[in-house]
Amino acid sequence: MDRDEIRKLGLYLLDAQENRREVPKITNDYPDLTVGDAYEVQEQIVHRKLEQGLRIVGPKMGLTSQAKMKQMGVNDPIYGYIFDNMVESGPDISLSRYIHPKVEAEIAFVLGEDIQGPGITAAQVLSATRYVLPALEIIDSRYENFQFTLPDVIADNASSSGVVFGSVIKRPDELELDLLGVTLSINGVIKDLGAGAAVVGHPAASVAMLANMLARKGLKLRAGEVILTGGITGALLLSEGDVVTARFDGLGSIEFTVKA
Ligand code: OOG
Ligand code: MG
Repeated sequence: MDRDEIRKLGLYLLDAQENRREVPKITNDYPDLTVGDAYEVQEQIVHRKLEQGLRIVGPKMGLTSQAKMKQMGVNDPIYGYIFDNMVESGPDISLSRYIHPKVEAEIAFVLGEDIQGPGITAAQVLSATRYVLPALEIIDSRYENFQFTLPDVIADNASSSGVVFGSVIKRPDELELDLLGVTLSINGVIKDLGAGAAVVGHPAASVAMLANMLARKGLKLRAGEVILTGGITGALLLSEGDVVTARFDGLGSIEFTVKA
């Protein structure tokens, strides 16, 4: 696919995001779009946002749990980027910032040293990790009905849109991250639950996978970035008035209210 088409698709998705408007998925018109092309469209979007003065908080993994893969009908992990203007500080979030947002519970990592793939293991990630913290990611596909194929969602920066971080941080050796239980509730009713192991066996394995995927592009994970490892639970659609609460064993809880 040529540069002009890549640029055009990047602008199409950026425009959808900026105008909070759902749009037909790009594989309708480009059925042969490859995963490689899709990451190039994503790079266009990232590049534009950096040009606009936004800063990268960190990369994220997506579609790393069976719950998420089944829900979205896409079976391969992907990555995207979270920007500083996506960080919600609570206690409310406003639907006006989104198209059709969903929430999912995740474990986030902050590294104390850079990690450069290939060949990175979960054990190497754990020894390079400064701390972990809980997060609620707010995903908001730019595509109609939140439906897409693998290349579509990659091009769309993995539906990245918002995130609420918890305030408890722990060193990874203070927790058993694979056994760490999480419940996700709306208005006091548990809607989904899971454990860290839902994420490719161990959340640190997701970070290792990310390091190895980035290495194909000559990129590395950097100390200080906040890295999302992917939804443990399925994602829940948000409606006005919802009080969303996630409880993480050993990592406290995160709560926000959905306003118009
Ligand atoms: C794609 C983003 C997936 C996760 O944690 O699995 C993701 C989507 O489901 O829209 O962020
Ligand atoms: Mg996510």
